Amino acid sequence: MFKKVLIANRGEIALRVIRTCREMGIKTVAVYSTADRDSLHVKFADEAVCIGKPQSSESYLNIAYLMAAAEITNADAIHPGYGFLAENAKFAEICGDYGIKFIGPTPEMISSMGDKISAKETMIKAGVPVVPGTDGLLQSLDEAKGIARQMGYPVMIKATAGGGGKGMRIVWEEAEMEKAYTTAKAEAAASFKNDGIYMEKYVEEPRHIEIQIAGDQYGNICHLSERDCSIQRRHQKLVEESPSPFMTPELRMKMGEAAKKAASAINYESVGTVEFLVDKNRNFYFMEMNTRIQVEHCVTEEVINFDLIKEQIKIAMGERISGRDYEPEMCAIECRINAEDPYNDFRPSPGRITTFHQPGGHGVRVDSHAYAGYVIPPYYDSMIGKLITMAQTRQEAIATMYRALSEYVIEGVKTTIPFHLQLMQDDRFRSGNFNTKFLEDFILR
Ligand code: MV4
Repeated sequence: MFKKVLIANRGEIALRVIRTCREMGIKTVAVYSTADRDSLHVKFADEAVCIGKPQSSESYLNIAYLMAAAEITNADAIHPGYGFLAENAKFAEICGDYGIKFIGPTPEMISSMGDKISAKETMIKAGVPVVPGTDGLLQSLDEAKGIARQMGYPVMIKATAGGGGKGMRIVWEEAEMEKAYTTAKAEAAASFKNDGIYMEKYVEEPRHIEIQIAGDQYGNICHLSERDCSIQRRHQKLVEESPSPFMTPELRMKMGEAAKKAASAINYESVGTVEFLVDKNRNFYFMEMNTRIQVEHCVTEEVINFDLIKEQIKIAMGERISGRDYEPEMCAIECRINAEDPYNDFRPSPGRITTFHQPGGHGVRVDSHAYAGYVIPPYYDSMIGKLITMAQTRQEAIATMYRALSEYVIEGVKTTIPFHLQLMQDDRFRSGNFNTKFLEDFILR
């Protein structure tokens, strides 16, 4: 039904979407900033439109420029990718106003998950477990102290407009409350222009496990199993895998059902992810819902042998989903290869890639927009690509990952490859016994 899709993004995800469109016989329009003239997504699309200057606000985040590009190329749909405008309800609404299908959920669905307190209220009504905490916004410091005393310390203060860790404070005892309350509120106001904060019981040493879901325009919802994203550093994921080494068939069923309830509660359409915190006793709590395709979607694609971008486009065209749930049939791991110096606090390392050789062979998938001679611009995130390996067992997927990482040759910029090589040899990582705190005391040698 779509003849032409404009991809409002750059880098590997733009290329990822172009690849699936080509397989589906859909024409593609790439957009690019002047810093991305030589990017592969520009070369591989059927058409390409320069939309402005390097700064995101002057290109990939500029709705007027994107709509102009869609108009002049006669695109009938826009794929937002991840990041940039992917979870911008206003952008989804404007696409609708222009008669261009936004390949994703409706503006209302995006908004309902963007505000964390109202998302939590929706989940409580739907019967999805949430972390115990305040009913709504905190009204005063005294209220915060009273509720914390009742619940017991430690507690966590979060911004209702937050997500991804901004405006969050752990409070271990009452003496710390005043400072935490004040600074969290100020940070929320500065970061989100919304100073609403709320409080929850602090879940100690949790795992981050998320459930991939898909819903069509007719109310059918299915889950596509989990990804374990506990290997993070300052809220940046570095490694994701499926199945989670912590998962049991019973927990998968329970979390899968909870994720479907969460999606059904807002009549969710498109692919999306429900994030949970999971404690050491396998209690799980709704954290957030991501109303977009994610970086780590490839892990799920490999374990269930399924093209999630194709599914997302088909849903946007009004097709029905099968409605059945999916269990992992393989083990897959993804390492994010970033142009960052892991020996120097993961400092970004943009610049020209002088030598570039990627791994291959059995059980290896590489998603990347880079090539020898490509210049990584300093304006955007530093991901060079994603290395995904898959095998029958986790142990074999790790062995393949180590082998594949060893085959990489990237010169000209620093990369996270040395970090991943050490992680794949780490006993605790290999045992599967880790949580979101794991990288706090991981030392690169
Ligand atoms: C929490 C938590 C512990 N208890 N909430 C981090 C990002 C934001 N989406 C929510 N986050 C957390 N919320 C309660 N009640 C711990 C985190 C958290 C975290 C969660 C997932 C992955 C990595 C993390 C790193 C630090 C803190």
